[in-house]
Amino acid sequence: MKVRRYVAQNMQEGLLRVKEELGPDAVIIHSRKVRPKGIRGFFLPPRLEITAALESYSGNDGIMEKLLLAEVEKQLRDGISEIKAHIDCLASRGEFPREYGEDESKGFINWQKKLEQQELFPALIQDLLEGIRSGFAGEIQFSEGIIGVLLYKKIRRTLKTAPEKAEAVQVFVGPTGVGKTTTLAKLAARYALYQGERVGIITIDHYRIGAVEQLRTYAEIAGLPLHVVMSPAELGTALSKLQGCQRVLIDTAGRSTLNTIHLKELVAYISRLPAAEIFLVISATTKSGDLPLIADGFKGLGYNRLIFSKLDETDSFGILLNGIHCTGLPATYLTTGQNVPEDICLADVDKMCALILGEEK
Ligand SMILES: Nc1nc2c(ncn2[C@@H]2O[C@H](COP(=O)(O)OP(=O)(O)OP(=O)(O)O)[C@@H](O)[C@H]2O)c(=O)[nH]1
Ligand SMILES: [Mg+2]
Repeated sequence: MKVRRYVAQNMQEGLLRVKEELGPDAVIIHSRKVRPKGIRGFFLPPRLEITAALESYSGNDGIMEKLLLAEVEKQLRDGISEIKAHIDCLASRGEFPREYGEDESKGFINWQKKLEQQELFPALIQDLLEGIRSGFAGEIQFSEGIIGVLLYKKIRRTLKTAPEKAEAVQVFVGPTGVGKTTTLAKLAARYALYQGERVGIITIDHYRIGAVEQLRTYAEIAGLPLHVVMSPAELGTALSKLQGCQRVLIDTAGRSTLNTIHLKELVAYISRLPAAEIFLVISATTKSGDLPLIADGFKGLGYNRLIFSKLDETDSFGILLNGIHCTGLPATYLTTGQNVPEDICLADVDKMCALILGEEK
């Protein structure tokens, strides 16, 4: 029996060569996709390896079996060393391409659509994809999977997170209804219950009906002192009453960025504070177009960290990158539901990246 191996672009070409060389009686005993050797091989479309056999005489079944077995063994060995080389190469590059051989422009168009669905700023999408295209032009063939890996690396570098500052005073500012009070309650409970800290709460939101009651309920459940402050001058008094606390959390009234009078009132309070960690709370459901308005509108309050809330209420997460890009500030927390204190976690770059790329829900 003659056994031959052929490497072809596709099955049609392979069959033609088998028939040409071994004749019409040849049979295909195995076929598999293989990649050209070397690093470039991982980025080129796979080729087809075909093993064909021609039974030229009615020989001994045992011999045929041995030949076939030897061939299969060889293929397995080749396959294993190829996979090993592949893994070594990917590990050394810190990457893992997921798919191969897709048309390049189709890959870029698909990613553009996916990032648009995530409501990433169009200029950011352009920057990311153009950066990838020009950064590796001519070096590799861009499959959708490869573009995904490169996007992951780029977005990961752009996203910024930072733990809490060491400041004892934390303030929560942002538009109406984004979850400032709920987030404050989650953190207050966690500091007190999980970290054993002495925590005090101040609210300067006496504008909205029910706002104080909402916070008082949380404070009472966690057994924490609450002070309601009616004017900037009273803020100092409240802070001195909470001097024994390791952390003081301050809730503010939700404000529209278009109402400059309301924003100035808030500045009057915040300018009275000692060094503080000021969180701008941004709901993940915010329209991308409104984000620059919010980032700009609250600038006067000197916010220095971001919290993205309500991640559970959307399936587009471009706002995470948009927000960090447009404020230049790191994210510290993500909130994911209404449960106090459970639905909050530290902002994590990998998780955020996976959300933006649609790999995690
Ligand atoms: N789904 C979801 N709902 C949330 C989250 N955080 C807060 N909420 C809900 O959003 C609503 C408004 O939350 P608040 O904490 O009162 O928001 P606020 O920013 O303090 O609102 P104002 O003080 O009126 O500006 C409440 O029903 C909360 O339970 C979250 O992460 N996910
Ligand atoms: Mg509130």
